[in-house]
Amino acid sequence: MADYHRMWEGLGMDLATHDQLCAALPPAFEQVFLTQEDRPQGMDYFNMVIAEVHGLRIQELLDHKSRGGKIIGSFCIYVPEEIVLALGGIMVGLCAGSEFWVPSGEQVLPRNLCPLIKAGIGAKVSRTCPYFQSVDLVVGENTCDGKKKAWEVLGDMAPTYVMDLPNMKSEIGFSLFRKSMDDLVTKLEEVTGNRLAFDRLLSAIETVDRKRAVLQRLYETRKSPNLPISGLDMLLASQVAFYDDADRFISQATALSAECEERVKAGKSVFPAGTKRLLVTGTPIVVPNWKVHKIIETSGATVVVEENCTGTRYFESRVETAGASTVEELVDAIAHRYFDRIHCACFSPNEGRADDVIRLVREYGADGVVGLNLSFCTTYQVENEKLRKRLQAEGIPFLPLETDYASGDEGQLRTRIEAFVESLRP
Ligand code: BJ8
Repeated sequence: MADYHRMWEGLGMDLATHDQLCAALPPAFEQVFLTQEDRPQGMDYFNMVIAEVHGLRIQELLDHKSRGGKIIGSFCIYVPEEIVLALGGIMVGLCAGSEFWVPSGEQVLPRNLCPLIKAGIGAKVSRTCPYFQSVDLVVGENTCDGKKKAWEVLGDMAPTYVMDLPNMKSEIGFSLFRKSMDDLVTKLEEVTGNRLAFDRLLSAIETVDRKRAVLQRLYETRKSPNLPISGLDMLLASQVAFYDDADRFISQATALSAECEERVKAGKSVFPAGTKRLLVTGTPIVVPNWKVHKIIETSGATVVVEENCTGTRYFESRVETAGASTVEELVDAIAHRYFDRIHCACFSPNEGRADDVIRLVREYGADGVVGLNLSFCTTYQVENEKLRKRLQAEGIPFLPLETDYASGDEGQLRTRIEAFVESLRP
């Protein structure tokens, strides 16, 4: 990475602490990713994005701001990126997956809270995340208790807006969600200084749909008995989708898909025949949290699909724009896509998620399911019991795991995962 210290200084960052973070990431990345064999060549691009994650991409965001564009940060896939894009903004995911930021988060939040929230807020407290330092607005949402209260704390440090989301997938729930979309549009119009226009919104919907479609295309290759790409590499590509320029991501992921399809045709696999295939479901897995995928893929198994918000929940469904002729109708279509098709445990009941997990097990030929939840995420942990019963009724083996970003439990996790893999039928 080139020297970006002047840029970071201009963002008001704590340079000394940020240097420590920059020093820790490359060896961690190398140990997790570059030790894998026979990776697709198309992964070179994604390696580069991670190497430049606090450099080149930030420079691009600042260039966008210098042209009058705005940067909007988000922590949840219920925040509609199509609308941000249509208003001339760029949306970036601010969810943080590093233990590095947790102690700073604990300065202002309780320790017994989900690490994703502590790390996200800690990134701001410590002034060591250039994305957080660049955003013009953070759009939070009242999904789980931890997040909805954390926005009150964050509001004293950064411009923050909270989307009011319902708890139930009912008619009333949809009305509230739809109204929240309108309120968000008003807020984003105020921040960007632009009005939502039909053509721009339609074009933004098409761009984001193309991004989702290419992720779907990549995932399709993992349905093959011979796996062209590891779960770790696919996880990395999905994580990059939340930061990267949309058009460039689409082009690079398209090239990677074509390469993976060729590998499928040629019968090439990055894992030996007979490797156990696992579906991972649960809370989001955000950069640079690669811990459990790494353990699984060095324990005689591989991850073939992720049913979570950095996996299928993010890309599986499209916005249905057919017949829409007004901005209102396009916003309706967006609202339906998000409300009807994303099954988050913050909703009750949430049977759609178990339906998806069972369907995906069949589609991807998974031998078992790992329920991977972050510590103190109450909604997903409680939902595990319903999920366990549904999977048991289908004869699908299930391993619930709870962990955080620290490395202290890696040995214990490996023991449990190895025992689970061993127990799966040949
Ligand atoms: S749509 S999963 S991205 S809320 S922060 S709920 S892990 S305790 S992130 Fe999420 Fe939107 Fe739902 Fe997806 Fe649990 Fe932690 Fe809360 Fe979390």
